[in-house]
Amino acid sequence: MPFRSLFPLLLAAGLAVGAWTTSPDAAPPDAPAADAVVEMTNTLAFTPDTVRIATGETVEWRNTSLIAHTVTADPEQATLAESVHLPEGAEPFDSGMLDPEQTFQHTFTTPGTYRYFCIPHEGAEMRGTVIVE
Ligand SMILES: [Cu+2]
Repeated sequence: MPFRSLFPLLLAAGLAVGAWTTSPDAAPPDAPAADAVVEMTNTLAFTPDTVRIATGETVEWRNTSLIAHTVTADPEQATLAESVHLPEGAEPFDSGMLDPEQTFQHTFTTPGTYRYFCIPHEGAEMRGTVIVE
């Protein structure tokens, strides 16, 4: 078979391998840089489970696992009272379902201690804390 007829095949194979090996950049290009990053893991944990930031700073959660998670600080969506704590005057927030490689950012404008959880893994105590100083 002459090389000329092989070339489109080789090109296609090269593109396929390129697409397969290039991992997508999880954060949208227009997302502001986060002040703290928390990973959501296959062991049903937020890592680190506690982050400290200053008022007005942003936390980014990255689902680095193979399963969907949420970042939920809304008492109305919790079954257990200990899953959520919001400082006085802070608005509840919820990421919705985050598939593998998806990210979520939240900017904290009210100081205090926030406890949040993951809706599908509330029973496994998948919880985290953000301390806004
Ligand atoms: Cu989870």
